[in-house]
Amino acid sequence: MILESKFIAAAVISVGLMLGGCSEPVQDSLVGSADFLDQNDDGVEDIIYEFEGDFYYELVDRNFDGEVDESHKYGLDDRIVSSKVDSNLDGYLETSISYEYGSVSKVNVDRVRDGLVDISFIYAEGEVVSAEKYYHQTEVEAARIGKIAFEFGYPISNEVIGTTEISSLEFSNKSQ
Ligand SMILES: [Ca+2]
Ligand SMILES: [Ca+2]
Ligand SMILES: [Ca+2]
Repeated sequence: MILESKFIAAAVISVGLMLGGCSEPVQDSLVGSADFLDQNDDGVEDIIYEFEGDFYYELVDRNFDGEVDESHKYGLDDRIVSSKVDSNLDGYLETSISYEYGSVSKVNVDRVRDGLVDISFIYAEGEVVSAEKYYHQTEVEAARIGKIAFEFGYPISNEVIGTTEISSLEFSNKSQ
């Protein structure tokens, strides 16, 4: 239970940090000095912009190891659409963030790195209000679903609501 809360707190904090880091309008960074794109001054770009149709992507190498840790998708009106983030810097972008009108609306996390969402945080007016978590079937236990409620961004309850017939794929699809 303690570990659960820590994980959730970490996810929420990392999302908060990430938002702080990417909320600047892109024009500022593009017209700014090149130093902004090479934040640690090692001569290697750590923020890259890629344009694709009606969108552009801001790719960020947060820890300067040459691997992208954050990918933020923007409309050409500079409004953020979605993000993929490697919160724990293990090389896998496990956190997907959706936005509505510039505020976070949903955060989906693939903790077990199987390409499926296993925890989904729902936001209202930019603040996390609830989460659903999928507990995979193990040798001794059937698959279960947990529900977490939040108040002021902190988890206030975490209940596992028993055995579920829903597969991890179904859970993931319904979380999208
Ligand atoms: Ca650099
Ligand atoms: Ca990196
Ligand atoms: Ca990761």
